[in-house]
Amino acid sequence: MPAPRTILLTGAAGGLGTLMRSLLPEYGYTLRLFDVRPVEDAPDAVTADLTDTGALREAVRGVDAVLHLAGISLEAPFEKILRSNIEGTYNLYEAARLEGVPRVVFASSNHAVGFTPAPRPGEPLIPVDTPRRPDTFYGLSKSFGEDLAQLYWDKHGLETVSVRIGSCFPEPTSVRMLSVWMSPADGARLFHAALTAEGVGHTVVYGSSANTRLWWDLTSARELGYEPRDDSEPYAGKLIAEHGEPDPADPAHSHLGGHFVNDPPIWPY
Ligand code: NAI
Ligand code: 15L
Repeated sequence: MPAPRTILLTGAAGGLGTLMRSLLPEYGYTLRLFDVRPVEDAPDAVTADLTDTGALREAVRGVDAVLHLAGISLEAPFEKILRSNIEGTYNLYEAARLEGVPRVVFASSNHAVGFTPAPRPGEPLIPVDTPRRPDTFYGLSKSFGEDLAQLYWDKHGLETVSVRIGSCFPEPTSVRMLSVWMSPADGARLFHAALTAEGVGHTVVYGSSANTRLWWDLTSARELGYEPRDDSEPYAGKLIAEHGEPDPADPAHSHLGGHFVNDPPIWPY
């Protein structure tokens, strides 16, 4: 596909949205912004909910692709997840289909497969086609989003790269994140690859840096042209000194989803 130039960035006021607002323009993108919260220093951003189908339709009109980050990003009661993440993602895809937008990059999550046991050192990495095992209603909504993306490809020819993001924050802050961290710069590299690779149909990839302690297989991400440059390992000494060696019996280390399997962080709004 020709390199997309104008991107609708949903979730632009959030943590990852804010990082991508500063990093993606370096790749030549013009960003149109969308969030239910106002986006700082962006008077042209669309402030609307994903349930507002009219606003969504207008927001996607004429863009080359959508980077869909908006939604509840932690665990929440099912009714809230249903509205923002399940119906909201459906509304986004319908708007994209009706306006002829050819590609979506969907922020899926490791929590779509969070109940998968984490590999011990020396065991094979978790492949992208491992059965989905959501660890929360949140993870279930990401699993739904991946299936929705497959349906819109099979039925309507709308392409998606579903990126099962690990933890994308400026630095890893826990021992688990040594395995699942994606540096913001690698995040921008991966989203750029997902926005521009040819013939992706619906492709699922894991989103992380080339971590020494990586838990999952980055082959499908590399096949898009993604070349991660970062590794969490330089942070290992400090994090292990602070928090101790990973205990394989601790849910934080025994399952891909970490504490989401037993004590998930709750969406505060
Ligand atoms: P965040 O919570 O900081 O940002 C999410 C944004 O979506 C917020 O600005 C919020 O206002 C907006 N939003 C929520 N519900 C909405 C609705 N109904 N209508 C319009 N906007 C709505 O989350 P973060 O960390 O920036 O994550 C972005 C996306 O990436 C989320 O979909 C999250 O599930 C996914 N993700 C993020 C990871 C990370 O490490 N940051 C890891 C895995 C997935
Ligand atoms: C996610 O899906 C969350 O949105 C993010 O806030 C982190 O908790 C991340 O997963 C993680 O697994 O660390």
